[in-house]
Amino acid sequence: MKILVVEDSATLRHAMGGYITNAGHTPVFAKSGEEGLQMLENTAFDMIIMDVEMPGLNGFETTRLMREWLGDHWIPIIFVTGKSEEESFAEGIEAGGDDYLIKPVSPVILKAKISALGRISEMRDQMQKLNEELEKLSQRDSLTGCYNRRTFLEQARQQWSQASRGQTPMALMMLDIDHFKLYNDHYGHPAGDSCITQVAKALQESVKRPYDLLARYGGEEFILLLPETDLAGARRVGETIRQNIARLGVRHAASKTSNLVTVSIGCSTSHFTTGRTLEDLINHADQMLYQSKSDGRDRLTL
Ligand code: GH3
Ligand code: MG
Ligand code: MG
Ligand code: MG
Ligand code: MG
Repeated sequence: MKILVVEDSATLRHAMGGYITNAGHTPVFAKSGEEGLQMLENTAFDMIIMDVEMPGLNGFETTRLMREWLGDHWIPIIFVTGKSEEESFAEGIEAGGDDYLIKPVSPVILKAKISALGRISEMRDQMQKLNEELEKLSQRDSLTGCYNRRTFLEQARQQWSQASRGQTPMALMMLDIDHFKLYNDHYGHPAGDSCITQVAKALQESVKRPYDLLARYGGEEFILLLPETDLAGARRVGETIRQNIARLGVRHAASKTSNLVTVSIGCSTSHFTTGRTLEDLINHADQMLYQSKSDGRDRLTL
């Protein structure tokens, strides 16, 4: 571990440095609280050992400022002080310290405290990583890797308010695989899953801009939000999608529409009349999808 030692006494810096090196870690020194703060802003440390009594900022004040600067990023801070009063101990913990050692410091105890706090720090890092992974996983549908409905709605709402502020056009598509119940009945559920995955991939490949938002909305239903896209643009994307799905060439012998897997698409475009909501856009696209279905499927209605 790289350990920052904030200590105004040269003798103690030297002694601490020796203890830390012998314990298998790397000490870096700051001669004052001010210098310690500056170093923290420029270097990543795993732990801080902080003297309490120093000219200028004392150890408690320095710790408060460091915690403020670090925010959610936790680094263990151990105080080393000549003050043995209980109040001082309490103030140190209150200021954001994690442990408190009284001078003269025993190298054996220092080493043990460093490894105990190092262990907690490592566990915390692991938890944070897991949390980030979980957060990412919870945004996506596990079968296709597309965003799920919840994430779609969250992000679409943001896009919607951005677009309505700028009065830029926006298109929304609902897509549904044709005669998919018959596909499952004919090929089995696992093949159905694989079909959904292939369709999702074709959809992902049909939209290239980073702000286009694709999600699995339900079983065999997808939703696509296309910011800054007008009617003509939406028509082009819709046609690309139909082509890319036809190009997959997934057989659907039981379909009443084609001998390949096809999708029906409903599309709605918005020019932001007052009072119109994202839900209105979705409902309208859904009606257009219904229209595509009743007109014979494998088509785009907008
Ligand atoms: P339409 O052309 O009118 O859309 O007909 P359809 O048969 O596709 O429509 P319907 O909504 O009646 O059927 C959808 C089917 O999709 C029913 C359901 O069993 C199946 N399904 C939904 N989710 C999944 C899934 O995750 N995997 C598989 N294999 N099938 C699914
Ligand atoms: Mg001092
Ligand atoms: Mg459906
Ligand atoms: Mg249906
Ligand atoms: Mg369907």
